[in-house]
Amino acid sequence: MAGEVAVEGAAAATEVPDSNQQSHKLERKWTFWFDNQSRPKQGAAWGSSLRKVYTFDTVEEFWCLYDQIPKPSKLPANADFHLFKSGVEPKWEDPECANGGKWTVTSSRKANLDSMWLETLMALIGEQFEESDEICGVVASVRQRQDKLALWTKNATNEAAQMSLGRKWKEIIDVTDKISFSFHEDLRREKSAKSRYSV
Ligand code: MGP
Repeated sequence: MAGEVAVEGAAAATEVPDSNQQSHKLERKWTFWFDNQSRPKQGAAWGSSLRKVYTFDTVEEFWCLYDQIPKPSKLPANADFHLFKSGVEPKWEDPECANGGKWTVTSSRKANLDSMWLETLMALIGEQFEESDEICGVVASVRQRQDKLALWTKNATNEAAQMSLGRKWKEIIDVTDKISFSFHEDLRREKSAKSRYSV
């Protein structure tokens, strides 16, 4: 699939700097993931096209990857691009995500999607969120209806932590409209489940 080849090829071709030579170490390791659902195989289970792209833990590796990997605006419809903490899979089924949820922000302009994506990536790897332990990662979803970003968090029932994360994220991506938080557990039961919090 074109998008998948582009993303995986870019990462494979990337000459990522040796992390020992230029050691601006990040607080933790992060992994880019990609899911190209633009041409789903009939009967394929959700997640069967989800792929790990690259794991990194230095500032230099991040910029190198960021430059090589397509921006969300260049991805085909129905693709998802993720940056998650290393060891956490971007799935409801992952133990770190299972009791979590997500703040979602929609974007009607591609340029806006790209800039919010970059601001969020930098905030995550730069540990700008006070409740950084509460975070699983971020997903950019390209959709026919409306593109969106979702910040996945761990303990959906911890309302105070979610509200604080939601407020901080809006500041980071410079959004003033209301954003909503949904529990994965609700979405698992019903695709159009009501959101639980908004900020
Ligand atoms: P989505 O892509 O997160 O929502 O989930 P969106 O973008 O509103 O919907 P879309 O139809 O426009 O893509 C869409 C569907 O994918 C869900 O209703 C689930 O059936 C499935 N799905 C999504 N996620 C994130 C998961 C997951 O983590 N695990 C499983 N098993 N299914 C998932």
